[in-house]
Amino acid sequence: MPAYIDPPHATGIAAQTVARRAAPQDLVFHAGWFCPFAGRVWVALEEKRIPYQYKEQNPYDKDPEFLKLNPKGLIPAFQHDGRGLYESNILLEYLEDAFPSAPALRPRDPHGAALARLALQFISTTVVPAFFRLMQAQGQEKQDEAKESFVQVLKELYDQWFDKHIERVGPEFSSWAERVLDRPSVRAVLSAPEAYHTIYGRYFNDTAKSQVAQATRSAA
Ligand SMILES: N[C@@H](CCC(=O)N[C@@H](CS)C(=O)NCC(=O)O)C(=O)O
Repeated sequence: MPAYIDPPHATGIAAQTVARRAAPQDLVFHAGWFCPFAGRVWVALEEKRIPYQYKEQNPYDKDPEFLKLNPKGLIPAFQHDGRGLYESNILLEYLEDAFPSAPALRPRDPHGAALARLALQFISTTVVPAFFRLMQAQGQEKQDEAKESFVQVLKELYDQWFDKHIERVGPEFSSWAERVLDRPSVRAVLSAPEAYHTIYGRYFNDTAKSQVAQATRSAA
């Protein structure tokens, strides 16, 4: 088994970020280098330049101390001033509310904030499940179906949100995605590409044991 899986640890540029974020802070970020849900919170922490301590958790070998912070045993989770919080979307909202002087990622006006929440809800309930279905689809027919439905979902995301509500996206989704990947906050949390191949290979051959993989499998 590759060294970055057992025990899990970041590689590439993310390993440097983890090393820079090792000192104790009031806000402890319990995360996993490979986790997309942790990733969105990690990017927000870096964008907002909030001091935090990074702690790698193995959510597949649940530490009883970690379960006190998040009884579901899922990463990401925060421990802030000793208190636990979890669920990535909630953590993102918490950062906006608990650190009002940090650069805002959520619009400050109530209507803009509500639209941001609607977009996030669409991503969580529709885009992310379609992405996992595509990763786990087995056989050509199921893969073609899952690909088509993922493309539809991305079109819906683009038409509903990016054209109307999210500025500076530009005419092409892919050029926007490239600009996102080029942001220092995003690069800071990325591990070496081969590490993801190992982890996501388990989704591609549908052997992943995570709660999200099982939920995707049983809904298929
Ligand atoms: N809805 C959760 C999902 C978090 C999640 O599924 N995390 C995965 C790692 S990417 C996990 O901890 N899996 C452990 C398990 O499935 O037992 C969130 O947005 O925070």
